[in-house]
Amino acid sequence: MTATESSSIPVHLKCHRHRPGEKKLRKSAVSAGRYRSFAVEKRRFPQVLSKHFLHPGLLATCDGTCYPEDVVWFALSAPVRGVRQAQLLVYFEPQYSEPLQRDLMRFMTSVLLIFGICVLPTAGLANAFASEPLLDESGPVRLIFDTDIGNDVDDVLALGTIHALQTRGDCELLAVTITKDHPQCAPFVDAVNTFYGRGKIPIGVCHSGITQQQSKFTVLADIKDGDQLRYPHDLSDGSKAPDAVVVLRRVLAAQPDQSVVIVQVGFSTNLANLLLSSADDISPLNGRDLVSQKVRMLSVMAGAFEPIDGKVHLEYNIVEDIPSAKTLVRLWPGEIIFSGFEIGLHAAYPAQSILEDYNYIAHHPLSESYVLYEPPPHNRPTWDLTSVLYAVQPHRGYFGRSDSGTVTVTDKGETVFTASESGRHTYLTMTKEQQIRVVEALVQLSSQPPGHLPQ
Ligand SMILES: [Ca+2]
Ligand SMILES: [Ca+2]
Repeated sequence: MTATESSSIPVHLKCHRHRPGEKKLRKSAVSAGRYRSFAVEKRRFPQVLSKHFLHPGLLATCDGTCYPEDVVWFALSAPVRGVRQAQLLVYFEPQYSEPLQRDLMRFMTSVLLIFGICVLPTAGLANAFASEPLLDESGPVRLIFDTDIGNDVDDVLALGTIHALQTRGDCELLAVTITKDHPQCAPFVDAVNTFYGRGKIPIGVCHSGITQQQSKFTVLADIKDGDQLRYPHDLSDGSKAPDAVVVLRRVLAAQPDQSVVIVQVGFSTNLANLLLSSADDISPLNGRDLVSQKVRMLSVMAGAFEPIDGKVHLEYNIVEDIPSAKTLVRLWPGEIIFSGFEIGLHAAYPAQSILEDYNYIAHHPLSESYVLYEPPPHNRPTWDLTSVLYAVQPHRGYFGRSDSGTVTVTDKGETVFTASESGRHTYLTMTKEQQIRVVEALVQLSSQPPGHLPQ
């Protein structure tokens, strides 16, 4: 039996990036009226082959091309590096009747669902079974948090959100690297990490000279009640913390290929320096190759992709270190998903939550930081939290995404987006309904108690 025989129904597993830039393929497939489209995780390919089509009566061989009895022909293109999802396009020969197509779809869908493979909704299809998995199936997201913590308080709520997601088993915080050049930032991060029971997470710092001013709230790292630190930690002097690039290289080198997600919510200083770093005794790869090998996603809070108050907005994270932002967008080898200034602005954190949701302990570093920064009734935008939320839970539909394109950074610090099929950049979008869901999710996550409350 071969694919060309009239009684076969070919099923093509095509390997390509699943993102809005790929609409063309899906659209043409759908308009042909004979394709059904599924998304399949790359790491599931072996299972798709060995289990999915090893159904009695369906499979004859499992060598990458399968010849199920008179029913399905399955072709697998080799997974390519950097691609995590593929489209499974089910092609129906025109001579097959509608009822038979329906029965086959039902069967295939049930098998796909049994093995945890997600099914993408596609226009014109039977949508009853269509939904994406809510969580990444490859286990907790391996996360690096790169932050200018100390400048604004959204970084602190974002760090708390990461800890809550880790407590829920959704991510694992591998390291925190800091782009605000002040020695109190690293001890503050260590204090928050210790509050959540994770005081051993590596912390890296930079010596860039950027935003060296005293923070309004990192003083909490040194504050004492009596003779005890209010927020215990053992990193007391940030100037003694290791360099961020060393921490990044060390952590990346130790991770499986294509497994790390980086969330950058401050300046691009550390990631630009990482990209420009040379091979060393940590890794034989230069920074760009190391990123290319280890990182699967970069989620960034930076830039602006719609006018703010009718004007081009020069966003702080870009403006404070324009050369590094330029280096990042030019040299980063993989995908970058931007959460522009407008997203967090339109999803402001309700100050009432600061007053009510953190009282499960006498002193909470998140609510105290918030109050020191700008007390309620101020509703602080959730800029940095949105990049965390997307990075860890990209399939929950909290955000939409623009078409693919390329972001360039001008000398003044404007972020200009140019759509293109081959571009590696996208930015988040958010409907009114999504905004309500995002705010509620972020309130619940950032105020979630640690697994074990500190004594
Ligand atoms: Ca520590
Ligand atoms: Ca920030």
